[in-house]
Amino acid sequence: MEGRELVIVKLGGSLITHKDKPLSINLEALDIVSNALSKSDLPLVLVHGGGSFGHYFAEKYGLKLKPSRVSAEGVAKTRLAMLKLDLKILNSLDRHGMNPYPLPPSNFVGYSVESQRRVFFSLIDYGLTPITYGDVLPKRGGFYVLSGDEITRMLSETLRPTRAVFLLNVDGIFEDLNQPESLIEELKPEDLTKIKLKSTDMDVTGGMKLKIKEAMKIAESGVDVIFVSGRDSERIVRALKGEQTKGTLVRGDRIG
Ligand code: IP8
Repeated sequence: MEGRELVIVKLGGSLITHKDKPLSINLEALDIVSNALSKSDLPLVLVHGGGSFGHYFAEKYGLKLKPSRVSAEGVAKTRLAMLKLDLKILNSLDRHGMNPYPLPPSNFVGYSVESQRRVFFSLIDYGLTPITYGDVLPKRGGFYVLSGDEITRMLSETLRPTRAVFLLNVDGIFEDLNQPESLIEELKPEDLTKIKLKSTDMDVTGGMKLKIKEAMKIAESGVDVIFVSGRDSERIVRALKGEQTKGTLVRGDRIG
């Protein structure tokens, strides 16, 4: 399948919100991200996580990655929180001239590869920046949380981007987050067992664990993945271009 010159960027929920304070946006971080993204030479497809918006309600009402019969109130409140967060991000991207176009996952998840490519590429060709997000979706048996990390993997498989970039609130993937010198510059499958994850890295969708799992799958499909701090404008810009910078690279063709 033909690839296109484009970068898929996942904006981590822990980066753009204050994760320990419900419904609290990190405007400073968001501004750095929007400004850096607006400098990209390549078209972007953006995906954002839930942070203290989606995860707060998903946890409160017991929503899971697997479909379950959660309350209608829980579904509605979680979804509304994601839309509120999305609107704040849209405003920031708009202020930086990015012409964002919000696409809820229900507009493309479950569609054929061809339809998904048509939806995203027609927006990009029009000069818009498609942006989607982790969400709550119906499935036989109830509702489930679809993580932005899974969406990033799905879109990497269908759109075949030049690279996928995960913006984090830390410098990359560490063997041990408490040891700053243990940053992994290039992550290979054999390194996975070395990574110590803290339980505080977890959220409804699995936090860092799911992120790494999906990144390995993206790399297996042949696309380079870069984990980089979303707090540093220069690193974001370099990662978007595929230039070497502080962070963690998972090489797209090494695996499989
Ligand atoms: O933060 C979760 O997306 P993630 C979205 O990318 C909800 O895992 C609804 C909590």
